[in-house]
Amino acid sequence: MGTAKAYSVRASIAAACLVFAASSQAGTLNAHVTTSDGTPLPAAVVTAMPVGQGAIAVKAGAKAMMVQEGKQFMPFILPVQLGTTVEFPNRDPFRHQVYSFSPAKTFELKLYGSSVVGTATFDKEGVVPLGCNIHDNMLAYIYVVGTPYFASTEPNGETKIGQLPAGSYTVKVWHPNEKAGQGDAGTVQIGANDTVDVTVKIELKRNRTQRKPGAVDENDY
Ligand SMILES: [Cu+2]
Repeated sequence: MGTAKAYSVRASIAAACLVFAASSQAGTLNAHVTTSDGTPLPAAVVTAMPVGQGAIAVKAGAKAMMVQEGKQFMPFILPVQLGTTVEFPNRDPFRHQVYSFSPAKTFELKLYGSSVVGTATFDKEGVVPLGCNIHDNMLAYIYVVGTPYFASTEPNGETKIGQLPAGSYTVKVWHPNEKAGQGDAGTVQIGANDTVDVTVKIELKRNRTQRKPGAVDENDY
């Protein structure tokens, strides 16, 4: 199915060596994500969902940030937990108008300059591609997840989710350029003080990214 799995549990060794670690009864998931040819895949979002639980929203007031600077969104991929309010500060000396047509969140901020910070709250799980009405080259993704346990891969394709209460978790990986049906890493058991390694291969269907300013003719407002 294009997805490889490799789990290994180093718990017994860790438990034998770390007598004082008993105070932190939490496990760690180490994820390693590559493309189908083995190339490390950065900025992929790894989520661990406790089995048997519904979506977990964040406590009210949680915030994240998607910056516009130099006619670019930063970061390109922003994972947030369900219920998070994202601020969209404009650090350019001209205006932006951020929007999305996605089912997970259809919205459009008013045309705004640097003195105003637009905000939007994300209360539905899913992928929210962002654009700007003024600058067609601008592109970013907000990925809304129903779990507090998530992390993005580093340039080496690796990331770590710590502080996992003992239990079983459905592990998934998401990247905007993946082919449909990718990213299911199955269910892993994580005991207190376990470290579990998961390796996931993702087949990409395209290499779409944010284009540089000037890639498209436009006027500033
Ligand atoms: Cu813009």
